[in-house]
Amino acid sequence: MLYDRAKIHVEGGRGGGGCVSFRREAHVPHGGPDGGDGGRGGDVVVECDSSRRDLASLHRSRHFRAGRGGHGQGKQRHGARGQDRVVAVPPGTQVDGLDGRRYDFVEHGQRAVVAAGGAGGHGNKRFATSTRQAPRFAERGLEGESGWIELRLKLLADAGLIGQPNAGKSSLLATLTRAAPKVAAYPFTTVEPVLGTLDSGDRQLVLADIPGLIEGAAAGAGLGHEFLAHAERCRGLIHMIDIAGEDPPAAYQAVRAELRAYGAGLELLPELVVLSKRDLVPDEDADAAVAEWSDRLGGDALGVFAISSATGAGLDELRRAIVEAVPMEELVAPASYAEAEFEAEHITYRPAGDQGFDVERIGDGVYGVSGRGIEMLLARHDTQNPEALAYLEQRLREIGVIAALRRAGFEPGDEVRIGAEAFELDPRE
Ligand SMILES: Nc1nc2c(ncn2[C@@H]2O[C@H](COP(=O)(O)OP(=O)(O)OP(=O)(O)O)[C@@H](O)[C@H]2O)c(=O)[nH]1
Ligand SMILES: [Mg+2]
Repeated sequence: MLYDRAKIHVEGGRGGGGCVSFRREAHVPHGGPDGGDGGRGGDVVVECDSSRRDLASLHRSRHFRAGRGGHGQGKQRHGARGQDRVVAVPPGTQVDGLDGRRYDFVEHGQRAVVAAGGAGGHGNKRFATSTRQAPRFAERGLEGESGWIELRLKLLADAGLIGQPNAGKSSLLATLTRAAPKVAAYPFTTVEPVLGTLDSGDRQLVLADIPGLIEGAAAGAGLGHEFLAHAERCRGLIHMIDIAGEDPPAAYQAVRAELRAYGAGLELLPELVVLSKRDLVPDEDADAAVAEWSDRLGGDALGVFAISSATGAGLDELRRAIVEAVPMEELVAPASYAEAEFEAEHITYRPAGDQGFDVERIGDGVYGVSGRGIEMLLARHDTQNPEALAYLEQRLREIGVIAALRRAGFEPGDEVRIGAEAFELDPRE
């Protein structure tokens, strides 16, 4: 079974706490503050690993948590940075990040941070000023980013074999490559894509055998059309039609309609049309069909071939045409490819550029303050520590929160709620 989807929980490490410490030296009665900063939490990093084949391992363990940052220590020693946690994925994996960004992993070694670790807290040394020479508080580290992210594997094949069930796609893959897909005389034998490598001397091409499509696949008929995702990165399609089937032109049109309905631009890919099972009709009929189809399709197809996987007729010619038709460098890609370009840059976590906040009267003597910057400030401090609280009051005053509270009717001694914290403020100027 091919695991081509996964949902995992990622959690950046918490930043280490800053340290409260004072220098102790012989003969120096009051040493200054020397608490070091906490280390940054580790990141959860997705990394492309070409030795991986699918996303199966992400079904076995779905939680990825990076290491915590070390706490700061006395003598200005800073805490260590938390350990990163790596999630290995095969080439062809697409990841939708927590921030809505999309990452496309194509080459071995590509990396992207999907959950950044939290910042470490400052030690008390950083809070020393001329009027506060011995701060007895330090900042806490912040939590890392966290949440569920979705991963999707889209196979990296050069050309995709498409067509209705029973058209002979798997039989062709088995004759052109060393792959051994299941072949049987009933529809929907192939239930997940199978890859095979076509060797043409100087070049290797990867072919993907895609499960059969029927009319209404976009609406869920048959196996649906989800697995067309694996054709999204193909550079060409090999469209197979059973020459001995009931209504070959209708079969062709039904599949074309499903390609369009899929919506990723697959209908724009260059296409080779292959009439299969030519051993089931007289040779003249097969040749006449090729001429007729070539006329009808004109420039819409790169070429029309009649082959038999059973007898091998027409296979050499088809093999050459596939190698020629699938461009080596030049990409004729569906529209969606461009949007999915790889962005490997490190996403840095910026604690909300906006210093905006809202003040609201919640009840009698109780006020709420909301705003990302303010909530982060609170998360960093222990409101049970009187000195930290005094520092917070000072910061809240500087930012304008105290003035806004006053305007809303706040009086000294009233309760303030910010995030999960509730505390009393008695700001006397
Ligand atoms: N006579 C003849 N039979 C063929 C040929 N190619 C395939 N078949 C038969 O057609 C049936 C379907 O072949 P598959 O290769 O499984 O077809 P498929 O397109 O992969 O079908 P699904 O996986 O169901 O979508 C099998 O019974 C094959 O033996 C051919 O060239 N000649
Ligand atoms: Mg098949």
